[in-house]
Amino acid sequence: MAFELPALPYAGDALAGVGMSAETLEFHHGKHHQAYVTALNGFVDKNDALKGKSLDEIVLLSNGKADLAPVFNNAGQHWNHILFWQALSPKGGRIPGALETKIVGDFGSVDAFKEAFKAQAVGQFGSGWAWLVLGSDGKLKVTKSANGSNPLASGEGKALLGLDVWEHSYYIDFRNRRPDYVSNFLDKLANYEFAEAQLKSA
Ligand code: MN3
Repeated sequence: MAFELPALPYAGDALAGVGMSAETLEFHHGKHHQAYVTALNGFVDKNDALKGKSLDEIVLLSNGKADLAPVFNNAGQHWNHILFWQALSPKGGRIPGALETKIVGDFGSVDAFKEAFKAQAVGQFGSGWAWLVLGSDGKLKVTKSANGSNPLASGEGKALLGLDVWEHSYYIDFRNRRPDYVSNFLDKLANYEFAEAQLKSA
């Protein structure tokens, strides 16, 4: 069973009013994410060790193996973007009560969480991701990863939110202003309802 590009959980122009244009989604979902899926399926076709494995299994078995680096990069990016589309919402930015209580308990305040997340997202040199993660100690933390890696591969915990900071994710709408893209995500675009659902299912 080949991996497939998931449909967006909203219309292609649904995020235009909150900082992500239809053009960005058309390229990012329709071209970039599709390319990762196509490449991953090509690798699976040629490698019996990958056939029949779930996406999580392929991420974990290719992690850290030099000869499987192209597999890891594309599987990781497929995993990351599946989460990313769900982490965005046309009605984003509003933090529901249970998650807010948890954020205040673990970071001190919502503002402190946003500052910490922004520091990770802006501080990731080059391409990568910033994450809100539930660690194995039961506490929320913010992390970053390079290129296609993620909290599944690093073992840092369960991802509640992920923000793509590859230039293809913000260059059409924010040009080189990554800090503005990150602030817009935290204040207007982030689907904290999804993050809270991830927290409750952990
Ligand atoms: Mn991307």
